Amino acid sequence: MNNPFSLEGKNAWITGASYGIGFNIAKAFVGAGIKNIIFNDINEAALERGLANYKEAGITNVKGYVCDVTDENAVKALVEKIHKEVGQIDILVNNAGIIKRIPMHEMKRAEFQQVTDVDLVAPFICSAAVVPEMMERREGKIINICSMMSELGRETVSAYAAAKGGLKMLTRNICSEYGEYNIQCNGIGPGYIATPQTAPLREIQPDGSRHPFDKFICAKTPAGRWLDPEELGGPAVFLASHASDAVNGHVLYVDGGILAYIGKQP
Ligand code: NAP
Ligand code: GCO
Repeated sequence: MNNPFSLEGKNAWITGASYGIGFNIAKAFVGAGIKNIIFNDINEAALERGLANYKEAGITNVKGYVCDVTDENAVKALVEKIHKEVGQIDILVNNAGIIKRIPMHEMKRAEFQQVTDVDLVAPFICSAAVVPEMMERREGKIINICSMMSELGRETVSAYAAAKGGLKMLTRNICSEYGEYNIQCNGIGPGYIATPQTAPLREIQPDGSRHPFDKFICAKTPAGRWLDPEELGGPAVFLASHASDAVNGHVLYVDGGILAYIGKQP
Protein backbone atom coordinates (compact mmCIF):
# COMPACT_ATOMS: atom_id res chain seq x y z
CA MET A 1 0.00 0.00 0.00
CA ASN A 2 1.61 3.28 -1.10
CA ASN A 3 1.82 6.08 1.46
CA PRO A 4 -0.80 8.63 0.29
CA PHE A 5 1.08 11.43 2.03
CA SER A 6 4.29 10.78 0.11
CA LEU A 7 5.56 13.45 -2.32
CA GLU A 8 8.17 11.15 -3.83
CA GLY A 9 8.86 11.85 -7.51
CA LYS A 10 7.09 15.22 -7.38
CA ASN A 11 8.36 18.72 -8.18
CA ALA A 12 7.00 21.68 -6.21
CA TRP A 13 7.28 25.39 -7.05
CA ILE A 14 6.77 27.50 -3.92
CA THR A 15 6.69 31.21 -4.71
CA GLY A 16 8.62 33.58 -2.43
CA ALA A 17 10.00 30.74 -0.32
CA SER A 18 13.39 32.18 0.70
CA TYR A 19 12.28 32.18 4.32
CA GLY A 20 9.12 32.36 6.42
CA ILE A 21 6.08 30.19 5.74
CA GLY A 22 7.15 29.22 2.20
CA PHE A 23 10.56 28.04 3.36
CA ASN A 24 9.01 25.92 6.12
CA ILE A 25 6.54 24.39 3.68
CA ALA A 26 9.53 23.51 1.49
CA LYS A 27 11.22 21.80 4.46
CA ALA A 28 8.07 19.76 5.11
CA PHE A 29 7.89 18.75 1.43
CA VAL A 30 11.51 17.56 1.63
CA GLY A 31 10.56 15.48 4.68
CA ALA A 32 7.76 13.93 2.59
CA GLY A 33 10.23 12.86 -0.11
CA ILE A 34 9.79 15.63 -2.69
CA LYS A 35 12.02 15.24 -5.75
CA ASN A 36 12.72 18.95 -6.36
CA ILE A 37 11.89 22.21 -4.59
CA ILE A 38 11.75 25.25 -6.85
CA PHE A 39 11.45 28.74 -5.36
CA ASN A 40 11.79 32.30 -6.58
CA ASP A 41 12.56 35.64 -5.06
CA ILE A 42 12.38 39.17 -6.29
CA ASN A 43 16.08 39.89 -6.86
CA GLU A 44 19.51 38.22 -6.92
CA ALA A 45 20.49 39.27 -3.39
CA ALA A 46 17.26 37.89 -1.89
CA LEU A 47 17.68 34.71 -3.92
CA GLU A 48 21.22 34.21 -2.62
CA ARG A 49 19.96 34.64 0.95
CA GLY A 50 17.28 32.06 0.23
CA LEU A 51 19.78 29.58 -1.24
CA ALA A 52 21.96 30.05 1.84
CA ASN A 53 18.97 29.22 4.05
CA TYR A 54 18.33 25.99 2.13
CA LYS A 55 22.03 25.08 2.31
CA GLU A 56 22.06 25.70 6.06
CA ALA A 57 19.02 23.41 6.38
CA GLY A 58 20.89 20.72 4.45
CA ILE A 59 18.45 20.87 1.53
CA THR A 60 20.23 20.25 -1.80
CA ASN A 61 17.36 19.30 -4.14
CA VAL A 62 16.40 22.95 -4.56
CA LYS A 63 16.58 25.40 -7.45
CA GLY A 64 16.07 29.14 -7.06
CA TYR A 65 15.19 31.71 -9.70
CA VAL A 66 14.83 35.49 -9.73
CA CYS A 67 11.25 36.36 -10.62
CA ASP A 68 8.77 39.00 -9.52
CA VAL A 69 5.49 37.08 -9.34
CA THR A 70 3.53 40.18 -10.40
CA ASP A 71 5.36 40.25 -13.78
CA GLU A 72 3.26 38.08 -16.10
CA ASN A 73 5.92 37.77 -18.81
CA ALA A 74 8.60 36.91 -16.27
CA VAL A 75 6.36 34.24 -14.71
CA LYS A 76 5.56 32.67 -18.09
CA ALA A 77 9.28 32.63 -18.96
CA LEU A 78 10.11 31.11 -15.56
CA VAL A 79 7.57 28.31 -15.98
CA GLU A 80 9.08 27.46 -19.38
CA LYS A 81 12.55 27.49 -17.81
CA ILE A 82 11.43 25.21 -14.96
CA HIS A 83 9.87 22.76 -17.45
CA LYS A 84 13.20 22.68 -19.38
CA GLU A 85 15.62 22.64 -16.43
CA VAL A 86 13.71 20.70 -13.76
CA GLY A 87 10.67 19.08 -15.31
CA GLN A 88 6.92 19.15 -14.75
CA ILE A 89 5.44 21.27 -11.95
CA ASP A 90 3.31 18.84 -9.95
CA ILE A 91 2.59 21.26 -7.09
CA LEU A 92 2.32 25.06 -7.09
CA VAL A 93 2.20 26.87 -3.74
CA ASN A 94 1.19 30.52 -4.17
CA ASN A 95 2.97 31.72 -1.04
CA ALA A 96 4.59 35.07 -1.97
CA GLY A 97 2.76 37.89 -0.25
CA ILE A 98 3.04 41.36 1.22
CA ILE A 99 0.99 43.48 3.59
CA LYS A 100 0.72 47.22 4.15
CA ARG A 101 -0.86 48.28 7.43
CA ILE A 102 -2.38 51.69 6.64
CA PRO A 103 -5.83 53.09 7.58
CA MET A 104 -7.96 52.78 4.44
CA HIS A 105 -8.75 56.49 4.24
CA GLU A 106 -5.00 57.24 4.30
CA MET A 107 -4.00 54.51 1.83
CA LYS A 108 -3.01 55.58 -1.68
CA ARG A 109 -4.42 53.74 -4.69
CA ALA A 110 -0.93 52.66 -5.70
CA GLU A 111 -0.36 51.11 -2.25
CA PHE A 112 -3.67 49.24 -2.43
CA GLN A 113 -2.78 48.04 -5.94
CA GLN A 114 0.70 46.89 -4.87
CA VAL A 115 -0.79 44.62 -2.18
CA THR A 116 -3.51 43.20 -4.42
CA ASP A 117 -1.01 42.69 -7.26
CA VAL A 118 1.18 40.44 -5.10
CA ASP A 119 -1.50 38.78 -2.96
CA LEU A 120 -4.24 38.19 -5.57
CA VAL A 121 -3.16 38.98 -9.14
CA ALA A 122 0.13 37.05 -8.82
CA PRO A 123 -1.58 33.79 -7.69
CA PHE A 124 -3.81 34.17 -10.78
CA ILE A 125 -0.75 34.76 -13.02
CA CYS A 126 1.20 31.80 -11.58
CA SER A 127 -1.78 29.43 -11.57
CA ALA A 128 -2.71 30.33 -15.16
CA ALA A 129 0.89 29.67 -16.20
CA VAL A 130 1.10 26.18 -14.67
CA VAL A 131 -2.42 24.87 -15.37
CA PRO A 132 -2.03 24.08 -19.13
CA GLU A 133 0.70 21.48 -18.47
CA MET A 134 -1.26 20.07 -15.53
CA MET A 135 -4.30 19.77 -17.83
CA GLU A 136 -2.24 17.81 -20.35
CA ARG A 137 -1.13 15.40 -17.62
CA ARG A 138 -4.59 15.43 -16.04
CA GLU A 139 -3.03 15.88 -12.64
CA GLY A 140 -1.92 18.81 -10.47
CA LYS A 141 -2.06 20.49 -7.05
CA ILE A 142 -2.36 24.21 -6.41
CA ILE A 143 -2.22 25.53 -2.85
CA ASN A 144 -3.03 29.20 -2.19
CA ILE A 145 -1.80 30.71 1.08
CA CYS A 146 -4.85 32.58 2.29
CA SER A 147 -5.26 34.18 5.73
CA MET A 148 -7.49 34.93 8.70
CA MET A 149 -8.23 37.96 6.55
CA SER A 150 -9.88 35.68 4.02
CA GLU A 151 -12.69 35.56 6.63
CA LEU A 152 -12.20 38.47 9.01
CA GLY A 153 -11.34 42.17 8.78
CA ARG A 154 -9.42 44.42 11.07
CA GLU A 155 -8.20 48.00 11.13
CA THR A 156 -5.48 49.05 8.64
CA VAL A 157 -5.43 45.93 6.45
CA SER A 158 -8.15 46.73 3.86
CA ALA A 159 -6.01 45.91 0.79
CA TYR A 160 -4.68 42.71 2.32
CA ALA A 161 -8.13 41.50 3.42
CA ALA A 162 -9.63 42.32 0.02
CA ALA A 163 -6.84 40.37 -1.67
CA LYS A 164 -6.96 37.37 0.67
CA GLY A 165 -10.76 37.26 0.47
CA GLY A 166 -10.43 37.25 -3.30
CA LEU A 167 -7.79 34.54 -3.08
CA LYS A 168 -10.29 32.31 -1.23
CA MET A 169 -12.73 32.73 -4.13
CA LEU A 170 -9.98 32.27 -6.75
CA THR A 171 -9.21 28.97 -4.96
CA ARG A 172 -12.85 27.89 -5.27
CA ASN A 173 -12.97 28.97 -8.91
CA ILE A 174 -9.85 27.09 -9.94
CA CYS A 175 -11.40 24.04 -8.24
CA SER A 176 -14.61 24.56 -10.22
CA GLU A 177 -12.93 25.17 -13.59
CA TYR A 178 -10.20 22.49 -13.47
CA GLY A 179 -11.47 19.74 -11.19
CA GLU A 180 -12.41 17.69 -14.25
CA TYR A 181 -8.69 17.58 -15.15
CA ASN A 182 -7.89 16.02 -11.78
CA ILE A 183 -6.40 19.32 -10.58
CA GLN A 184 -7.09 20.10 -6.94
CA CYS A 185 -6.83 23.70 -5.76
CA ASN A 186 -7.09 24.34 -2.04
CA GLY A 187 -6.08 27.07 0.37
CA ILE A 188 -4.25 27.16 3.65
CA GLY A 189 -5.42 29.89 6.01
CA PRO A 190 -2.65 30.44 8.55
CA GLY A 191 -3.50 32.14 11.82
CA TYR A 192 -0.91 34.44 13.36
CA ILE A 193 2.52 33.04 12.56
CA ALA A 194 5.86 34.27 13.90
CA THR A 195 7.63 35.33 10.68
CA PRO A 196 9.24 38.58 9.44
CA GLN A 197 5.84 39.66 8.08
CA THR A 198 4.37 39.82 11.60
CA ALA A 199 7.53 40.92 13.40
CA PRO A 200 6.25 44.52 13.76
CA LEU A 201 3.22 43.16 15.66
CA ARG A 202 5.43 41.39 18.20
CA GLU A 203 8.04 44.07 18.84
CA ILE A 204 8.97 44.62 22.50
CA GLN A 205 7.89 48.12 23.49
CA PRO A 206 10.37 50.85 24.65
CA ASP A 207 9.33 50.18 28.26
CA GLY A 208 10.14 46.46 27.78
CA SER A 209 6.50 45.37 27.68
CA ARG A 210 4.96 43.12 25.02
CA HIS A 211 3.40 44.74 21.94
CA PRO A 212 -0.35 45.31 22.58
CA PHE A 213 -1.16 43.35 19.40
CA ASP A 214 0.92 40.42 20.67
CA LYS A 215 -1.22 40.29 23.82
CA PHE A 216 -4.39 40.76 21.74
CA ILE A 217 -3.66 37.85 19.42
CA CYS A 218 -2.65 35.51 22.23
CA ALA A 219 -6.01 36.27 23.86
CA LYS A 220 -7.75 35.45 20.56
CA THR A 221 -5.90 32.14 20.09
CA PRO A 222 -7.12 29.20 22.24
CA ALA A 223 -3.54 27.98 22.65
CA GLY A 224 -2.63 31.48 23.86
CA ARG A 225 0.41 31.72 21.59
CA TRP A 226 1.67 32.71 18.10
CA LEU A 227 2.04 29.73 15.80
CA ASP A 228 5.39 28.56 14.41
CA PRO A 229 5.79 28.48 10.60
CA GLU A 230 6.84 24.82 10.91
CA GLU A 231 3.25 24.06 12.01
CA LEU A 232 2.04 24.75 8.48
CA GLY A 233 4.19 21.96 7.02
CA GLY A 234 1.91 19.01 7.79
CA PRO A 235 -1.26 20.63 6.40
CA ALA A 236 0.70 21.66 3.28
CA VAL A 237 2.00 18.10 2.75
CA PHE A 238 -1.57 16.81 3.06
CA LEU A 239 -2.89 19.24 0.43
CA ALA A 240 0.10 18.59 -1.88
CA SER A 241 -0.26 14.79 -1.69
CA HIS A 242 -2.64 12.16 -3.04
CA ALA A 243 -4.11 11.97 0.47
CA SER A 244 -6.16 15.05 -0.51
CA ASP A 245 -7.21 14.00 -4.05
CA ALA A 246 -10.87 14.19 -2.98
CA VAL A 247 -10.43 17.60 -1.32
CA ASN A 248 -10.97 20.55 -3.67
CA GLY A 249 -11.90 24.21 -3.27
CA HIS A 250 -11.35 24.02 0.47
CA VAL A 251 -9.49 26.50 2.69
CA LEU A 252 -7.83 24.62 5.56
CA TYR A 253 -7.44 27.07 8.44
CA VAL A 254 -4.30 26.40 10.44
CA ASP A 255 -5.03 29.03 13.05
CA GLY A 256 -4.84 27.31 16.44
CA GLY A 257 -8.62 27.75 16.68
CA ILE A 258 -8.86 31.54 16.28
CA LEU A 259 -11.88 31.37 13.96
CA ALA A 260 -13.73 29.16 16.46
CA TYR A 261 -13.04 31.36 19.50
CA ILE A 262 -14.68 34.58 20.71
CA GLY A 263 -11.55 35.39 22.69
CA LYS A 264 -10.38 34.96 26.26
CA GLN A 265 -12.99 36.22 28.68
CA PRO A 266 -11.85 38.91 31.17
P1 NAP B 1 7.25 37.02 4.68
O1 NAP B 1 8.06 36.52 5.81
O2 NAP B 1 7.07 38.50 4.49
O3 NAP B 1 7.79 36.38 3.31
C1 NAP B 1 7.13 36.74 2.12
C2 NAP B 1 7.94 36.16 0.98
O4 NAP B 1 7.32 36.56 -0.25
C3 NAP B 1 9.37 36.71 0.97
O5 NAP B 1 10.27 35.70 0.58
C4 NAP B 1 9.28 37.78 -0.11
O6 NAP B 1 10.50 38.01 -0.76
C5 NAP B 1 8.31 37.13 -1.08
N1 NAP B 1 7.75 38.12 -2.02
C6 NAP B 1 7.06 39.23 -1.73
N2 NAP B 1 6.71 39.87 -2.85
C7 NAP B 1 7.20 39.14 -3.89
C8 NAP B 1 7.18 39.27 -5.31
N3 NAP B 1 6.58 40.31 -5.92
N4 NAP B 1 7.78 38.32 -6.06
C9 NAP B 1 8.42 37.29 -5.48
N5 NAP B 1 8.48 37.09 -4.14
C10 NAP B 1 7.87 38.02 -3.37
O7 NAP B 1 5.79 36.43 4.79
P2 NAP B 1 5.27 35.11 5.51
O8 NAP B 1 4.80 35.45 6.88
O9 NAP B 1 6.22 33.98 5.30
O10 NAP B 1 3.96 34.89 4.63
C11 NAP B 1 3.97 34.05 3.49
C12 NAP B 1 2.53 34.02 2.99
O11 NAP B 1 1.67 33.66 4.07
C13 NAP B 1 2.04 35.39 2.51
O12 NAP B 1 1.17 35.21 1.42
C14 NAP B 1 1.26 35.92 3.71
O13 NAP B 1 0.26 36.84 3.32
C15 NAP B 1 0.66 34.65 4.24
N6 NAP B 1 0.25 34.67 5.64
C16 NAP B 1 1.14 35.00 6.61
C17 NAP B 1 0.71 34.92 7.95
C18 NAP B 1 1.60 35.25 9.10
O14 NAP B 1 1.06 35.40 10.23
N7 NAP B 1 2.90 35.39 8.91
C19 NAP B 1 -0.58 34.51 8.25
C20 NAP B 1 -1.45 34.23 7.20
C21 NAP B 1 -1.01 34.29 5.90
P3 NAP B 1 11.37 39.29 -0.33
O15 NAP B 1 11.91 38.99 1.01
O16 NAP B 1 12.43 39.39 -1.39
O17 NAP B 1 10.44 40.49 -0.34
C1 GCO C 1 -2.04 41.48 10.44
C2 GCO C 1 -1.25 40.24 10.19
C3 GCO C 1 -2.16 39.21 9.56
C4 GCO C 1 -1.38 37.95 9.30
C5 GCO C 1 -2.24 36.90 8.71
C6 GCO C 1 -3.34 36.46 9.62
O1 GCO C 1 -1.51 42.58 10.25
O2 GCO C 1 -3.19 41.32 10.87
O3 GCO C 1 -0.15 40.51 9.35
O4 GCO C 1 -2.70 39.70 8.39
O5 GCO C 1 -0.33 38.19 8.42
O6 GCO C 1 -2.69 37.22 7.45
O7 GCO C 1 -3.91 35.30 9.08
